[in-house]
Amino acid sequence: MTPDTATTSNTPLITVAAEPFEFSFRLDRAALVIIDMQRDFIEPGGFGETLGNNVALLSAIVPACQRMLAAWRQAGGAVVHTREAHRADLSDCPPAKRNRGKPSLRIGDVGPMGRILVAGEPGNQIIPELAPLPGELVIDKPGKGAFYATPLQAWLSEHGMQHLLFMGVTTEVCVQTSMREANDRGFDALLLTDCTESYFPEFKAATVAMVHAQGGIVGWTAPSVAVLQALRVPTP
Ligand code: TIU
Repeated sequence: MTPDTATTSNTPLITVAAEPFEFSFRLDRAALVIIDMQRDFIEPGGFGETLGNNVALLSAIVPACQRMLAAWRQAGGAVVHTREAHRADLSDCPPAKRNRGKPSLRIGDVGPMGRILVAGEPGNQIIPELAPLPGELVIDKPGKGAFYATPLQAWLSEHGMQHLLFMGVTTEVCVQTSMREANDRGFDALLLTDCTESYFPEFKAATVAMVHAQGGIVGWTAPSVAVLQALRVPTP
């Protein structure tokens, strides 16, 4: 079970204008979760491109992510970074994942940025613009969801976290899966719409709509400027 924030925190309630209605959180009970902003998805030569995608679409969100991350750090909020990363022996990459689709290079094969989607390889690193700081949690995840086979849930519970603000890539794959996992585990999740992107713009639009549809069936959505305003950070 996740804690009841109303009784365990004395910090002020911060309220964000969001869909389908306001998203309220307390800073000491909230984490910014940055999904898979790795070279493997954002730069040419990585996993994203081997799947046949135009990776240039994704780099457009980097400035908005940087602004949000800087403001969140300044406010003193917790930050969690994830990387989609497999062990070098691929023992955590089942055939059902490795053999899907028709990539030009499969997970574990050697590409221009090292072995595709393997921990420790150059392509598997988080892009320098969003590099983790010492003390920030970095989760290596073998699946699409950030909770599957990782210590994330235990860490969030241990630190009394209730509210998760999501950004990263790709919207309908690892971000949405992680938000659904979060929702099932009792966390309140907000998707920052200008800080996430897909190789398929129509999939991003559909995901944003389906997250907040049906009264917020998965969670909330808002542009990052709404969070910056709620944090009283000067906005562009
Ligand atoms: N292919 C695709 O859109 N995404 C992934 O494979 N992983 C993540 O979303 N991180």
